[in-house]
Amino acid sequence: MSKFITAKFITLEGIEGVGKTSNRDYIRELLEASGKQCIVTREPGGTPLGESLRALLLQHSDEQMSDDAELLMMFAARAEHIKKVIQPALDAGQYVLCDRFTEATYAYQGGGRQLDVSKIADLESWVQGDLRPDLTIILDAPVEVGRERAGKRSAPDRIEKEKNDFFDRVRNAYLDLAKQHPDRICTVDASLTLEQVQAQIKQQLQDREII
Ligand code: Z5A
Repeated sequence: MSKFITAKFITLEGIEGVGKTSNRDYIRELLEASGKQCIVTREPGGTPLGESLRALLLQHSDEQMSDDAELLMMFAARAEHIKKVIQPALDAGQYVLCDRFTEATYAYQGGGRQLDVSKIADLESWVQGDLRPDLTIILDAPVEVGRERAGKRSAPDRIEKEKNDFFDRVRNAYLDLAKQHPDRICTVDASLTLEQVQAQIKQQLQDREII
């Protein structure tokens, strides 16, 4: 019974190129080495419907998507993801490690698009009920650093083609969230080497007695 109570929901956040994908497997390995069963998933995505919505959200199109449609599609994908993947895994005692979640909505649609944050809070309550990540790790680095790393890897998608001031607002929104919720959101300096970033992540997991 106790394992059902202790399964934790951990999310990774940050602007593009800061190393979320690079650090996902590292965290999974730490969790598994400490005896936890863990699933790894992502947003938008994580279910067949969510992945279809992800493709629509990220693909370039001649028709400009409205900011409200973008927000609602993020939460439509999230509703499906919580119902079909996240909550069942937590109920079965599995840790859930998710590449982005609602903090990304506050950062991108709230900070970047400058949508009314109360709309996001209303959707968060409706779609998630009381579900919040137990720990959110924000990988923080200057926009230029993240963009340079991401640029070496692939061509920009619909959201990545926004200008630097958009991503400055996204980064600042993430940093504000960490200030507002220090109990469940931490930042690590992602401008350092991968080894140094991983050492900070490990320390955070140890400090919070997750591993
Ligand atoms: N979005 C949204 O708007 N609202 C929402 O609610 C949600 C999402 C959930 C998809 O996200 C988009 O959806 C995203 C936000 C939006 N758009 N943007 N921008 P995504 O997570 O799939 O896409 P992404 O953020 O663009 O991920 P990314 O570019 O793949 O970045 P990453 O995973 O953080 O980085 P990485 O792939 O691990 O690393 C990038 C490169 O840097 C790679 O070559 C690494 O080897 C290298 N790297 C990583 N760490 C280091 C260090 N420490 N030193 C040197 N080099 C490094």
